[in-house]
Amino acid sequence: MRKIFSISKKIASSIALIAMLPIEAIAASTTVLKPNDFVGISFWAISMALVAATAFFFLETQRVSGKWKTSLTVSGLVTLVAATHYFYMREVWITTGDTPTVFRYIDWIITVPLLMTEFFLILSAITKVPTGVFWRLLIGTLVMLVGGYVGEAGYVAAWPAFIVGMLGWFFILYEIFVGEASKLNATQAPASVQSAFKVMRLIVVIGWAIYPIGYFFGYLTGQGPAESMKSLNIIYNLADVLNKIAFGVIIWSVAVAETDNAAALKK
Ligand SMILES: *C/C=C(C)/C=C/C=C(C)/C=C/C1=C(C)CCCC1(C)C
Repeated sequence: MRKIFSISKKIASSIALIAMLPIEAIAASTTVLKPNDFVGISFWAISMALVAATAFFFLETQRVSGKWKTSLTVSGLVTLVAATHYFYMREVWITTGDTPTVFRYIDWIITVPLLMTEFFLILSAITKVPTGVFWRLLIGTLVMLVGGYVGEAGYVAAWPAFIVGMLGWFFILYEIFVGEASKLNATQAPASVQSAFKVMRLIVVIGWAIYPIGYFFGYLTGQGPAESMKSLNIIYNLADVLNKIAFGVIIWSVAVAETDNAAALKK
């Protein structure tokens, strides 16, 4: 009786296996990256660049002096979070042919505040910075992202949501171009920090402008986001290389320069 039972179990599992074969084959044929799938390739290539950047930033914390370590760690966290998202977005893209914007926003809600913190951290490495600077940068970021999200998700009409998001971004720009953060940089920071600060805030203008431009063409020109999705994804992916990896490299270079300066002064 037991034997019969075990034989029938074997048969049942073989049938189940055979039944699953075509499913496996279908799944395999849709989850492989195609050589002409440029969106998928850009997700994959940038995932690797983000992983490499993460290893680099974490390892280089060994090389810079104490107060700069935090800045490099934060750069590494940004690329780590983004790399994880890119792996997942690539997977979703090649299995469904879609890239829901919600994944971008999950990434942004973590990485953009971290990027903003970098302005506070590099100034804190050289002088005492009031916490108001930190809070204003954080609040500006949240207003910008929540505004964009409720517009893209359809909770609020696309235009008003866009305007609220833009106001959040302008609030950040005010802080780093004319507000307290900018003044601290101009009056307290050594030359290397000042020039890094200036390049970083240019990235916040030019590199970041790519995302609201994408929102504009995706939601405010009358055509559906689906039509512009392919080019939009490639553009967003390249923008992230500038805004996450290059941004981190600028911080790394000032951290190394300031560490070497301090060491030279001691001699
Ligand atoms: C690493 C990811 C980054 C730096 C993402 C940045 C995202 C933005 C700067 C988004 C900006 C937007 C506006 C300024 C208006 C509303 C729509 C958004 C959220 C796309």
